[in-house]
Amino acid sequence: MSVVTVQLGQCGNQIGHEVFNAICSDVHGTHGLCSKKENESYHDACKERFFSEEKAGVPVARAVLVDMEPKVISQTLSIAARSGYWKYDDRSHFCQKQGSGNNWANGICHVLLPSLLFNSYSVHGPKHKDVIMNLVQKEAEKCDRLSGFFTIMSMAGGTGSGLGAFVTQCLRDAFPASFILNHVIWPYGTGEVIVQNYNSVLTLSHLYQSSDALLVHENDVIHKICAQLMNIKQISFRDVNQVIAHQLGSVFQPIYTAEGALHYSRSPLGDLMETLVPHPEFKMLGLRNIPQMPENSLAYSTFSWPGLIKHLRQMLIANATMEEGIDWQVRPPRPGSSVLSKHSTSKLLHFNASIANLVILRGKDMHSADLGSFRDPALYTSWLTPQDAFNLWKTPRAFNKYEKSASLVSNSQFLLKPLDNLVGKAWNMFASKAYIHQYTKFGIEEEDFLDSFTALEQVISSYTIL
Ligand SMILES: Nc1nc2c(ncn2[C@@H]2O[C@H](COP(=O)(O)OP(=O)(O)OP(=O)(O)O)[C@@H](O)[C@H]2O)c(=O)[nH]1
Ligand SMILES: [Mg+2]
Repeated sequence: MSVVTVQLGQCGNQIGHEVFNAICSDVHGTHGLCSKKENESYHDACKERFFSEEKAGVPVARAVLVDMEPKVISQTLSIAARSGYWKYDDRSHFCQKQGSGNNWANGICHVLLPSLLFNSYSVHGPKHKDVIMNLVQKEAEKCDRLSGFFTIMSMAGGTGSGLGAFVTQCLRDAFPASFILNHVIWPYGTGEVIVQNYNSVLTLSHLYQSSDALLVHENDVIHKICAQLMNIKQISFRDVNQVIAHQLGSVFQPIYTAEGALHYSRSPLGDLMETLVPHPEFKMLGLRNIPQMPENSLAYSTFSWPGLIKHLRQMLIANATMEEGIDWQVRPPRPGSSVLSKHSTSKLLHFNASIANLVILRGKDMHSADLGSFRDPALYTSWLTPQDAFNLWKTPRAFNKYEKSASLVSNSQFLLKPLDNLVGKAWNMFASKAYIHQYTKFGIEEEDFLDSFTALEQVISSYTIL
């Protein structure tokens, strides 16, 4: 089955481009250290997922590019075409002359129909909506079997976040049977956009209604990985995006979802939702991947599956984002301990409880890996058994030059603290009515803000009592 990627705003377009690059260089750059037959079926499955027909021998990404200003899109199109390995469809993009000025309300107003999402008046009328949805429809029609949509956006800007929330709602209406996974970039804590917390609160609360799941990457976390693991001195968005793309590729490249399966997973998004989202109140997904290091160090490094799995598990329970500096003291609560005693010591307080976890292993001898430690009931909420809450997917095909690579996608409390901080900061600004007029002038009322706060408070409280 195929996935249509929708890239929104500067951030979404720049990351989307790196994702297709990573996928392509994984497929073309290495033979994957596996049998020729294995490699061929991996190649075919990847192609069906992410690329449509070839034009002049070059695969064309199943993607729609949307921004309100032309610069990033035209750069993205031309860099991809110059790679010679893959390209975008020249007609599959939409842009206007001017960005949304980091204003969510402006982003959404570019296409908003009266009373479609809010009772707002559109400055630009519905015509943009039809054009964007026509592009999406065309991409969807190119798929023999459509698994769903993967949207990529930042939540702090204007276009990606405001328009992205709106487009997600339109996708939900137009394709009720398809899956929608939103990839969302969490802004730097010391962000460059003054109203980023407002934009983020509005984005998250709206996506929570229409998306099947939100896969979140925090810019601060990836920045740290670039500095400490990749040894990059002057870190650019490109470096950050390459790390993100590597992590996403490690999840979305073809994989066997069952022991002894004869073919690669047919429904990439469906399998992910079934595994990780057992309840619609819990849709926040985080992603960790090990090992990560500069390419020139790879040749000198060896890894064992027990070592990788031990680290990955501790990263999960201590909510660490890198192997470096994991707190090994954090332990899951002992069976039978009450909620009160669970939280009675400070170390347990930091324990990150999960709804569901998915481990993905790629590479040599992955059959020998023992994942028993992830099946410990103490890691999970009491209303699911580890049998339901934990899944393991694997393939002997190595990923992106890493002989062994382990990823963890987890639906857990990992985002509680950042979310609580973000909502708190936005609320403080809202209480003093700062910048609210920038939103009301585009028809987003105080009432809409209050609804968004309430929705996110609910998410926080659900995850807190896991
Ligand atoms: N990781 C990553 N973050 C980015 C990138 N570009 C922008 N951001 C982040 O995205 C947020 C700003 O959103 P943009 O995507 O630039 O905004 P936009 O969607 O184009 O919206 P407008 O320009 O306001 O129309 C900030 O939090 C930036 O840190 C990128 O290439 N990679
Ligand atoms: Mg922009």
